[in-house]
Amino acid sequence: MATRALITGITGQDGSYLAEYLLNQGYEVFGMVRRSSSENFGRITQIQDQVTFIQADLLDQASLVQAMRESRPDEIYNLAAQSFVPTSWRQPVLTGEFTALGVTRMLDAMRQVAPEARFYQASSSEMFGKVREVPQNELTPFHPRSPYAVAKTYGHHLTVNYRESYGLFAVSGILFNHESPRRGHEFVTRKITDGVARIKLGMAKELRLGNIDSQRDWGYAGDYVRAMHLMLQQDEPDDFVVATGRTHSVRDFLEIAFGRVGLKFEDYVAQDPRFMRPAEVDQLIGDSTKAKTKLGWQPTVDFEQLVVMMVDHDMALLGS
Ligand code: NAP
Ligand code: F7E
Repeated sequence: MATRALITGITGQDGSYLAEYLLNQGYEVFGMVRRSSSENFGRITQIQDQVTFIQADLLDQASLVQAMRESRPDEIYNLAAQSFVPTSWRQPVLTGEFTALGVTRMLDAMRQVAPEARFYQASSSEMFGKVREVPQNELTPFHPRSPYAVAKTYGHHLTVNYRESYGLFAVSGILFNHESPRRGHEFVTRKITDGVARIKLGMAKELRLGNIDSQRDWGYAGDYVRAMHLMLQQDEPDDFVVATGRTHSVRDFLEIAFGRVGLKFEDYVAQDPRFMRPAEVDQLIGDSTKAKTKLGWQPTVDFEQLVVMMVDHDMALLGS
């Protein structure tokens, strides 16, 4: 019988790649989706017919219990969240409800309905925030710098707590930034590659950004969902950092992205205070030695390949 996986956040960037990956591994995939007045399946149209969708919401405990009853999952991937850092200052309470308490609701539904299942929590490098050491590993203390990061830190500790309290197979993947042509347009990488394509194709004249000196450890989402799956195949539940081990500034990203279409970013990029944050995370760089040795995980796409992949995708998308 096929292994059954329940994915929350299946309509998001990671959910779409993970669902494709698990279907290719022969899984039966159940996707949790929240009700909306218009369908939001843009990233999963290609696999829509192979997934069983269950309507539920992280805010509604009864719907989560019912989703687990219906899917009877062997593996649960909790990817749903309010995931955009700036929105977390505008909607701190809602971010806490989705991104923090949503984890409690999921874990408690699992404890009641599917205690034998394996649970993956989407933790984030944003928890390291104002970093205490460089590079960051599984033992680095957290210093979150946004309501989003605080909420993720709660979800992270709760996952560990449910593992220790109830013996659940519950793990956290501390994933550093990962991007793709499916990244939401508000995140800086996609905003840049979309902007580059618009400028090159004569559809825009400039690109307005915030702090271009911040540095991130950027990888490819398609690589990172493999690590999520591997974490649930281990003998013992454990938490892992997933990162490339290299850091680059937004400025580096701009240089390669504009360079790809023969332009100089300095001629088009303007700084706009609207995109500056009340508290910034200046530099992140992850040490994923544990994932490499214990999971046998390696990234396959480097920074330059990632930028080029995203620019080429947006050029083709807008140019067609
Ligand atoms: P994303 O593209 O923003 O997708 C978020 C997903 O969550 C969407 O499917 C969204 O559904 C769903 N969702 C939001 N609120 C919900 C609610 N109340 N009930 C049910 N579903 C809800 O995020 P992503 O980049 O794929 O990231 C996946 C997860 O990893 C998130 O938890 C994120 O915080 C975390 N993470 C991401 C990164 C990264 O670099 N991408 C790094 C570390 C951790 P709708 O389509 O209906 O909005
Ligand atoms: O910002 C700077 C901004 O919004 C990256 C989420 O997936 O990864 C993501 O969080 C950097 C920041 O991602 C603009 O100030 C400059 O320093 O692409 P981002 P993020 O905040 O790092 C982590 C791991 C997650 O867990 C999150 O869910 O870019 N930046 N100018 C800008 N950022 C944006 N969005 N827009 C700008 O105009």
